[in-house]
Amino acid sequence: MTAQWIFDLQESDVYWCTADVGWITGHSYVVYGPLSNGATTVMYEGAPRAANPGCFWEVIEKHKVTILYTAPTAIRAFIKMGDEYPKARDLSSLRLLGTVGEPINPEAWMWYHTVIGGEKCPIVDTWWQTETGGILITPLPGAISTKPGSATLPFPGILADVVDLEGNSVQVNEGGYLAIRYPWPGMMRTVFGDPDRFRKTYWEHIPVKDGAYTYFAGDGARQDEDGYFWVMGRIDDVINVAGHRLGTMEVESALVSHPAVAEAAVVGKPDDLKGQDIVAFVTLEGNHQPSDDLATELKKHVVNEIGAIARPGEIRFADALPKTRSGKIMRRLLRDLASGAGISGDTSTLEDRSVLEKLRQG
Ligand code: 7RM
Repeated sequence: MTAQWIFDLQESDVYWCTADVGWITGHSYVVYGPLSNGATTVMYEGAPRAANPGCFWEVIEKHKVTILYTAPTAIRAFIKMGDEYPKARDLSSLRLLGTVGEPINPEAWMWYHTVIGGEKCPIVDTWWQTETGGILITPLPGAISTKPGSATLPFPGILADVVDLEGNSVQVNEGGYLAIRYPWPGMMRTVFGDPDRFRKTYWEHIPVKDGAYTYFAGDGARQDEDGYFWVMGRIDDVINVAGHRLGTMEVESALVSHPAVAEAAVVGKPDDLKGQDIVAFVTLEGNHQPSDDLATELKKHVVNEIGAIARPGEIRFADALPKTRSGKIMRRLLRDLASGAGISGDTSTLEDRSVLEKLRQG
């Protein structure tokens, strides 16, 4: 039902979700969603890499794809590759665009909207998790007005909320923990072989009230005056500078709004004075080179966009950032690097190990 309603699947549509099938997005929206709806669907094996920068746009032109569902990380990679590739193809068959996997930064949203969507396609920004099985917070195209960067409102039947650690709803525009108040179809029922971990991780962060459990998603979020949800990133990634809590998303999106920056990942590093200092790992657009001047300029840019508190203490230029196969930046590895500690933790979900090696060598 989420596939049918959110992608407005019609007989005439050619639907394409570009996710890796090993990611939950592949499971739910390459396989089960479109197939159980009898949709005409594209499955593509391959990835948009520098060696084949136009492959997505070729597929869309060739098969007259009408609905495209992809991730902000892919969109930022396309921006870096250059507009000439999508512009060389006829993308006029597209009528609806979707994103998933992380909050979409305004730069990526605008590019997706204009260069890919030809300014005529609604964008559905869909929030969900492996644990939720399917999309929970999302616009319904044509019914819910969108705001770039917001996944908008819960899918019908979903009771989402932003709460404090006592389980109380926070005020309008106040940050808190993203929570789901009521069960939904498709939700996880345990952690395989470890029911205790299931209980602790998801059900005991927010206290049980009158016998009612609340699901803790692990994301930070706020709800604006229209009730729209703005996801700010994983709670574990939040940076605390002199008592100010900063979501990774806001600082990264400020960096990416600079014309030289293709992608950014920010992490906290222990600091005697401020508790944490911000270290920003930055990849550049094809036509820019790293320099001390550029680093200074980027720090200034963040101050102008957000304020002095968000000023990165350090900018590290990199060729690439460590990511999972689904394109999620592994900030925990960058945290280890930034603090000068060796990489602890598990690296088995890293897509490309050489990226880490290069970062290590500085
Ligand atoms: C579908 C998927 C889940 C985490 C989740 C969020 C982040 C996903 C959005 C998003 C902001 C979105 N499953 N996330 N979608 N954040 N806006 N539209 O990604 O299990 O691999 O990851 O991804 O932090 O908790 S996942």
